Amino acid sequence: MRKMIPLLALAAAVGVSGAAQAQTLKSVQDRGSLICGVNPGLDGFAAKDSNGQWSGFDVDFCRALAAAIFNDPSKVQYVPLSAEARFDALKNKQIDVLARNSTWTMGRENDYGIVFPGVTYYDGQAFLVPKSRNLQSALELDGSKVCVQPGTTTEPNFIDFFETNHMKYEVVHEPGIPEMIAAYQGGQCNVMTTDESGLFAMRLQMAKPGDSMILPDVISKEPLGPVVRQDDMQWFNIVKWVSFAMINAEELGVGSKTIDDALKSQKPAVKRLVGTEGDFGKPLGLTNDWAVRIIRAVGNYGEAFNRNVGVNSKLGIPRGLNELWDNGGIQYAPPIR
Ligand SMILES: N[C@@H](CCC(=O)N[C@@H](CS)C(=O)NCC(=O)O)C(=O)O
Repeated sequence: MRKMIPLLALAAAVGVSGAAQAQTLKSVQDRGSLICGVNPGLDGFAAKDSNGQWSGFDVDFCRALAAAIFNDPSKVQYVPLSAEARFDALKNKQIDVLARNSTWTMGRENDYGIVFPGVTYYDGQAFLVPKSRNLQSALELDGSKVCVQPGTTTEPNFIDFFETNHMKYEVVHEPGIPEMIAAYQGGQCNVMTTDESGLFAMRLQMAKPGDSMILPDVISKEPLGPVVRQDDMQWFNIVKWVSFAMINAEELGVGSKTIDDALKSQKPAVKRLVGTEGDFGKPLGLTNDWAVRIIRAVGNYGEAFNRNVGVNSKLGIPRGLNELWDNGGIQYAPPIR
C-alpha cells in the first residue's frame, strides 16, 4: 500500500491539473470577471483616464469577450503589463488573456506555450525621426542612435534591417513609452522605432508633435492579436470567434446601431451571426446570442477600429491592410456556419 501512495498522489495531481487546465471559461464565470493583460499606457490601444476608466482597441477586445461571456462589457479586471512581463504573466496564469499590441511570432508560441487565435491589427515597424534631420528614407539612417524597448520584436527587427543594409547604429534601451519619449526629446537618441501604430500614438504625446515625422519604410510584419495559453481549446475558440464575429459583423453590415434590425433580418448569414438560426454559441459554452452581446456593447470590427485608432480617433490611422478583404484589405474571418 505504501508504494501505491506516491502513484495515487501523482495520478490525482495529473487529474486535477488536467481538469484545471481546460477550465478558463469556468474560472472566469466563477470569478465573475475576466482578467485581461493590457498595455500600461498606449493611446489608441490601452490607456487609463483620470477616472480610472480604460479605453482603446485592445481594451475593447477585452470588453467584447466580457460582453460575450457576461452580457456586460465592464466585467473586466485590467492588468497593465510591460513588454518584458507580458508572456510570463500569461504563462503563469496571472491573466486569462493578453490583449497588448503583441506580435504573433513562432518563437513566442514555442517559448511560452501560448497561442495567437487571430490577428486583430496588421501592423509593421517604422521609424520616427526629427524633421530637422531631413531624411527621406530609412536607408539614410546610418550611424543613428536608436531608441527601442527591450522585450519587443522591434529590437531584433531593426538590427536585422541595419545590418542587412550595412548601416551602423547605437542602441538606446528604454523600458517604456514615457522613458522613450523623454530620451528622444532629450536628444539621447535621434530615431525611435516600433510598430507604426505606436509611433502615431507616441508622437501625439510629444511636446511638439509637428517636429517629427514617420519615415515611409515599413521594415517588418507585425500581426498583432490577443494571446491565450495552449492548454485550453475551448478558451482558444472563444477568443478566436469573438474576434471573427466582429469582423464578420462588419462584413455583413451589422453594427451597434443596426443590431436590432439584424435580429429581424431574413438573411441566412446574418441570422447565424445573431443566433436567430443555428446553434453556434452553446458549443463554446456561451449563449446563442453571444455575437449580439458583443456588437451591442462594443460594435463591429470597423467601429472598434475607427473609434480607437482610425478616422474617428485622435490617432487618425488609415484602415490600410486592416480594411476588410472585400474592400482592399486583408481582414478576413472564416464564416459562421
Ligand atoms: N508589437 C511589438 C511591440 C510591442 C510593444 O511593447 N511596444 C512598445 C512600444 S509602442 C509598447 O507598447 N510599450 C509600452 C510599455 O511597455 O509601456 C511586440 O509585440 O513586441
